[in-house]
Amino acid sequence: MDRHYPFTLQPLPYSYHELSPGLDEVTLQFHHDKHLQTYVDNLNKALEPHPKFHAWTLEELLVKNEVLPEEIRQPVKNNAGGVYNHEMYFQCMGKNRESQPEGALAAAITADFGSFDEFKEKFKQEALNQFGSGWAWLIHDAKCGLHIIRLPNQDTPLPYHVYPLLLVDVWEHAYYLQYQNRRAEYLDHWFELVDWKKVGKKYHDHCGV
Ligand code: MN3
Repeated sequence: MDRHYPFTLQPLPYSYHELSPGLDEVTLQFHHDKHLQTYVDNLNKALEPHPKFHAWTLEELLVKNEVLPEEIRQPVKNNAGGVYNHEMYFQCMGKNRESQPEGALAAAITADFGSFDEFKEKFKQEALNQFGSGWAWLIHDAKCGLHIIRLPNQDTPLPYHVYPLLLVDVWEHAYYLQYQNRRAEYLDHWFELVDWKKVGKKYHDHCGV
């Protein structure tokens, strides 16, 4: 992850129809090709007049955001967050869907939430309780304990020095074309698209278990 300015649109790790029927082709294509592209373009636009920051990675732009000149601080936070969040969101879904957490991650989920089903229910509630636009996240702390949080807009948990494992987009643009206002139904279908092998690998890589 040492990409830096000018940022480019990362292709999806699957084709547009492969998440159907959970996420249909039109919803996925608009989300990736239009919404994510706009965050990429606006991030580059904000950074363009500031060559001093052209070598900064997405993570640096988010974690050290307060170092940036005031006039680009908010646009960089919004748009670097938009790129970071969407790339992880698209990466966390995929071909190994309908999988379940295994190994260390499964054990941590059981330890911290009681069971996988209780985890899913809590995660869904957080996502439903996000008023307006934002994201629900599964993160781990420095001691590898798991937590579910929600954040508004395109905010990321990176400045709090926690490690994101999984996230779901509850901006209406993520689901409105297919599900209209039915956020709960979108969340139920999204759960079936999660690639738990990828999520589990991140936990394993960070926590060394
Ligand atoms: Mn989105």
